[in-house]
Amino acid sequence: MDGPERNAPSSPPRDFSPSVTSFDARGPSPVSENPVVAPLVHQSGVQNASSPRDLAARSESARRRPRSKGAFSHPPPRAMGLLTIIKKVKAKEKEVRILMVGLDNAGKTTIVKRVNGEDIGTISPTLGFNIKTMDYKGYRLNIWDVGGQKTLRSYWRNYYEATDGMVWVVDSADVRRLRDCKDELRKLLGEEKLAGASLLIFANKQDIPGALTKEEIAAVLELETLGKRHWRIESCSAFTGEGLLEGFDWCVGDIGARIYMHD
Ligand code: G3D
Repeated sequence: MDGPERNAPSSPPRDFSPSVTSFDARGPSPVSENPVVAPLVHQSGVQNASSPRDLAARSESARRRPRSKGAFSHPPPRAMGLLTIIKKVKAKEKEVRILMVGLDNAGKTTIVKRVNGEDIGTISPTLGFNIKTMDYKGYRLNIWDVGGQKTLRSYWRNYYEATDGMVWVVDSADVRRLRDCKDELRKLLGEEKLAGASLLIFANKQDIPGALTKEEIAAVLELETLGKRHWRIESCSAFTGEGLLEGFDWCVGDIGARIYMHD
């Protein structure tokens, strides 16, 4: 697909500080089995947060402590829940985990490369997943770009854990597969682990004549029925760069407001 925009400069849009770390870990192996992935998961703080041994020791010492008379006359100080602990650890690191998903050929890898300032002239299909880490407006984004081929979709669930935001990329010129696109999106939104994640939909490839508008895509995907989910649809082109920052701005802002503002 060689259009004139193909030669558009691939410098990163403003506000992105390119690739602090970049992993290319191809092959559909589950997250927990991949040694390259493990440090990133630890960085997000989730695995350090629960420390079951600490919690057990604390509850044991509380059990042994003699209770003074009237110990129950005042409510005990509110225990710090796991969610609060996770939020605090995340707040320190300001890490945000974003999952790029969508059908194959939608433009996921091109979008990630484009915002990271990489050459978009050489894109090969994502057979497993790529992780890019970049700094954006005070946040460290860990972007997981997962292969969208039919045979790989069953592996998506290996990447849901601790996801803060999903970016669902649609090829706006691929009208034939919109139904498939809608079905896969619905399946994804039914996943419990993704229940709280913000959803950004990129109506990509707007540079192609005849591409559907974001309103038309929103109607096909029935986005109005999403209820409480935080979502937004943005028209964009990975070739021209149009719409990409607006989309990421919303996504990171929405995640930040949910995770970091309510401590
Ligand atoms: P994927 O990661 O979702 O599978 P890719 O998709 O990023 O690999 O992109 C698939 C094809 O779409 C690539 O073309 C890529 O250049 C093209 N593409 C991605 N974004 C755009 C866009 O905004 N406009 C246009 N016109 N094309 C886009 P090839 O030819 O390499 O298969």
